[in-house]
Amino acid sequence: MDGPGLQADLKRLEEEGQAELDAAKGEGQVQAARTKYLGRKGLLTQFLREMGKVPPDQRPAIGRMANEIKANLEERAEKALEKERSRQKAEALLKEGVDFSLPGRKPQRGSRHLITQVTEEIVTIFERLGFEVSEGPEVELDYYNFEALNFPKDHPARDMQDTFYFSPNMVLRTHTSPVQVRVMESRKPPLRIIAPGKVYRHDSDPTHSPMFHQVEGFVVDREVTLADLKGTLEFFVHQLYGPGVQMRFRPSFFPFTEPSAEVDIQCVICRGEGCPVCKRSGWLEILGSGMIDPEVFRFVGYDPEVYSGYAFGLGVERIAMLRVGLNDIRLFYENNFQFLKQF
Ligand code: 2U9
Repeated sequence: MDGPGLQADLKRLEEEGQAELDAAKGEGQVQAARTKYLGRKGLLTQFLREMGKVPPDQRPAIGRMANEIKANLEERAEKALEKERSRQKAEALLKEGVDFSLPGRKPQRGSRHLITQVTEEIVTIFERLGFEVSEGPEVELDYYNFEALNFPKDHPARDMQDTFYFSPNMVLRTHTSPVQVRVMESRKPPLRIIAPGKVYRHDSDPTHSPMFHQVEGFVVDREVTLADLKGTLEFFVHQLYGPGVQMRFRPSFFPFTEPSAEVDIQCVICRGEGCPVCKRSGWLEILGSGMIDPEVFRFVGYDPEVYSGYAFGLGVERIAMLRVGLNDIRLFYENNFQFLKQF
């Protein structure tokens, strides 16, 4: 037989095979059609077996075509079987009472907690200034939480009414400053550290929670000045609230910094006009800061004649509450999905 005739035969075989596989109903019919064309005595198998009778010059082209058709039919048979199996499965599930016409259940999409979002935003600003993140234990020795930070023995913060004690020398940390003390103990300056984390104080009202989050930072090097502190915090405030927002330093006192200053920004609600949120002052307190007290350096074995440094701290909940206009801190911890999903 000649080439064009053989090709026409093959094409017909393919078309008939495809049509039969497409029309086959049930696994039995699909298998039967498969065997008819691809089985040991199948039509295509026989054709391939008789390739010897094809004139040698046409053998490669015809052989290639026959093999392609074989692969096509095999793929079609496999698909038909797969379709049949999933139909059987669906039929079985339907018998069990599974209703495929019901709309699917959309998984609820989660998001990071507002406190996490604000913490990350603050940390990122300082990371861009070259600060590195450090973390430490929440159950802390009195030594790291108070002693090395120059708290006198009779300081009110040490009172059992204000601090959660495990034992006389073990507390739930009341700030993240012990993280920085631990870093200073184990490393030498220059240091630029940011310490985010949970802290605990015996306090509970609409704006205070027994557990809350702080971000503290500090820098120790030779010749660090109050100007460095002010410039850094100004950069931070402008990153967080926009370049137009004014800020001011107000003298304050902390046992671990000298001098100390609290940082106010123009009220973000009334832009400084005076409103109930800023108690008509036009200013909001958002940070505490100061130059690290030489006494703290002595505790960790740094020479205060050689090194100086600044430190600052803020409460994340306060920043987040001002941002979204919230007056009750407890909403952050109630796991009320309606509240949380707004952010
Ligand atoms: C070392 C030395 C000094 C961290 C600082 C503050 C000022 C501060 C408060 C803000 C609101 C705590 O959450 S809050 O109540 N923090 O005012 N924190 S300076 O000073 C340090 C830290 C570590 C070794």
